[in-house]
Amino acid sequence: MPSSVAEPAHEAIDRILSLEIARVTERAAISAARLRGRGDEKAADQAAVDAMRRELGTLSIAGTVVIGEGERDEAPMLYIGEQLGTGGPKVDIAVDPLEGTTLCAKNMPGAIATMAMAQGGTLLNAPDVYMEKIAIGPGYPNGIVDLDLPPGENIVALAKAKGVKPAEITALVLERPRHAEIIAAIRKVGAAVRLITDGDVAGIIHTAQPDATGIDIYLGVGGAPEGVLAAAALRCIGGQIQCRLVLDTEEKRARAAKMGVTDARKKYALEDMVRGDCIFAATGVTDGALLQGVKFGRGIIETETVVMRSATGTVRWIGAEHRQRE
Ligand code: VTB
Repeated sequence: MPSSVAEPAHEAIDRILSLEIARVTERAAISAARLRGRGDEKAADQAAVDAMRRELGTLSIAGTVVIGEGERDEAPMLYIGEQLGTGGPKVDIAVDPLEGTTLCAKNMPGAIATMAMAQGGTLLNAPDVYMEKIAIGPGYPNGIVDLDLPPGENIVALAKAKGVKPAEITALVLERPRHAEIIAAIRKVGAAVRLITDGDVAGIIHTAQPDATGIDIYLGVGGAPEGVLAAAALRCIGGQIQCRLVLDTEEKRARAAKMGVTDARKKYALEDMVRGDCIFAATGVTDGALLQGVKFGRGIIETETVVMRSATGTVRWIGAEHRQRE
């Protein structure tokens, strides 16, 4: 290809990385899956973290963890700010090595290993605090729902835009006491609530395919790291998300300020959380609606991974057989 029409370097890089990223989440998922159903959330999470960090260390990138296992003083590995890779293009890395540690420990559906990568300086650096979130799939006018409107109004607006009655809308919500009011408000306008015990990254991704998943909207308060990862996925497959960090103490505001958050009440749109192209990957740990879990066979381990790339909107479902040679 003559150099005048060569694709820009960052595009070539993310094309190549979109296979590498699958290897990273596959490894994390396999390691966590060995500890499925053992009732030990910490051990399963640690196994996923170790594997993910090891694999990330082999990539030809100059990576910085911007969404990780915690801040430097509390997380020895994959802490926010940790540099990873053997050198190369500057990339931001967002990881949740085991999203749904409880699901994995209890061997319940929906645990995944997930991460996203983007050009350096383009992902929101967020502390591990709560985040208010609202998300819908693609195909709606921008701003049709809004984090600052009451849940009932959002449901009615969404139903109108979809051309259905509110009764035909289903909202996904994490089952938590803090969501009692949101749940009541959704039901009050006649819509259905689907409750999940954990796993709002997959939950938000489900809003992008309402016909297949039956989920039209995600509402509620979950983890900030999961919010940024979900935003990366929606950047690839379309949809809208708005979030706000819950910085309800001086200590949390100080932690966020250290990461560059100057406005503690800022409402983040998708483009504020993921400010350029990104790639996103997730591998199933336990079977779930999004992905099959890891299967351990005789000498072969099977994984299912989804890789998304925002530059093209391509979504790849990668079924892999890992042969055990040792
Ligand atoms: C969510 C969900 C995660 O934590 O972010 C949630 O996506 C945060 O809320 O899977 P809680 O502190 O109430 O659990 C998880 O459930 C677990 O990391």
